[in-house]
Amino acid sequence: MPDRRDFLKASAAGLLGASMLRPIMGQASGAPFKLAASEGEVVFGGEQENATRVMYYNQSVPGPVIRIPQGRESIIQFHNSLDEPSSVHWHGLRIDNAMDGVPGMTQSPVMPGEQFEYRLRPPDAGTYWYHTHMRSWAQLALGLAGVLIVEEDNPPQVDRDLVFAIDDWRLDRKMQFDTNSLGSMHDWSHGGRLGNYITVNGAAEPVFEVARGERIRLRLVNIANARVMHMLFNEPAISVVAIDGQPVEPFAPESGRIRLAPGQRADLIIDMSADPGSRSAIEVVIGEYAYEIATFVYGQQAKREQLLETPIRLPDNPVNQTVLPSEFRHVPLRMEGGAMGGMRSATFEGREMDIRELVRNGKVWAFNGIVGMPQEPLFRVERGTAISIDVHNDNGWPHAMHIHGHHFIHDRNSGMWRDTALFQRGERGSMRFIADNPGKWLIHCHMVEHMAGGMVTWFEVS
Ligand SMILES: [Cu+2]
Repeated sequence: MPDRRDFLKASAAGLLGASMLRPIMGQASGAPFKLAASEGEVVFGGEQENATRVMYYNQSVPGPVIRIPQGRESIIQFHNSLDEPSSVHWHGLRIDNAMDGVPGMTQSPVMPGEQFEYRLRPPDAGTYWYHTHMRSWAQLALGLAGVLIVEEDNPPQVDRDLVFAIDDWRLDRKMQFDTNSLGSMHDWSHGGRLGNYITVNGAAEPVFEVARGERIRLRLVNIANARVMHMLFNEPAISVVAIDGQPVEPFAPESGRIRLAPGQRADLIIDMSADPGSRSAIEVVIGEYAYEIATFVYGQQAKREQLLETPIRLPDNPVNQTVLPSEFRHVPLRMEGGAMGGMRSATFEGREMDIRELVRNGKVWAFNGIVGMPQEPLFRVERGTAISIDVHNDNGWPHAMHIHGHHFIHDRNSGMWRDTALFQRGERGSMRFIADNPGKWLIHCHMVEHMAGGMVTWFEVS
């Protein structure tokens, strides 16, 4: 990679330069939270006549930021006002299987006009998100996602708690959602649906006013269908304090770079250190360009002259205190298919098909030679079994592997608990965890076009 200074500057909004900061809603704790999915229009930037047709939660893109307490039950009443079935998945939460939101496996699809009550009792605090798990290659692309925060009992002292939900849209010159390319087998067999318009909290290049000396907790969430966000921060006093919701030993990101695959999160502590009146951009690197996706603008008043120096270490969660044993049940997982992948045939719905027939069925990816959800699970174990999924990414593309209902260690010595891990092409690595949450759980690629194209399987904990 070239030095950060070598990137050419470009505008993320590209089509329209105007920026607009959309407020994101909070929630008073205690009362049931109502979440409704519907279709409507939003303005990302510019004129009302350029409003974009989307699917959204509570008429907002992204959906409202939902804040719930750790270890206590919260009720979320989901109402489907779309004219197609949907469901809500709570990404990264280790909750009851019946609340996991996977249609056809943990619940029936929520039909148009119907409701479903999600009862969440998350054991771990941190930054998570929620999104549709029904035709997500279309519904997620159209906007059905939002951020979910599980509050610590004793949150660290910061001046501000900010959320960046980062999304990637494919829009035409009139800012209209490119519907024709939904389901494109070219996208599905390559890197997934990549957009041309990046938003932060549903806005193009939003501006955040900050003050020198201010301490900000910034929660980054990649809610894009398929784009791996290579982010650049131009603030020197940054530490990463959590990954995928789970506290880590604070560390400074190398050269201000943070990489988030689809579904991944990072919590940062930033001590704003530039002079009053200055600005610093947050960029996403695509190829040789660095696109500004948001900007910190320093006000004239400093919050404090001396930066806070005491580092913040988030309180541990139950999951990141898990000690893995030295013996595992090993489960091989070979990922194959895709463009230039050399997969000639695979089994789909119990029958061996050559690649042409698979493509005619909208399938291009396989796990262990099997396309899509198999009848039998990848493995079935008793609760408490230590599992090592030994991944071989045997194709030409990176994949963001997500395990439902559990967190795992990617790379045996990383010490970081994740729910979504990026496997580079050719990579061999493991996802190690204790299968301790009873039920049927998905394992899939979170580039959702890859999931739809066959990269999905499941396991059962009894
Ligand atoms: Cu993938």
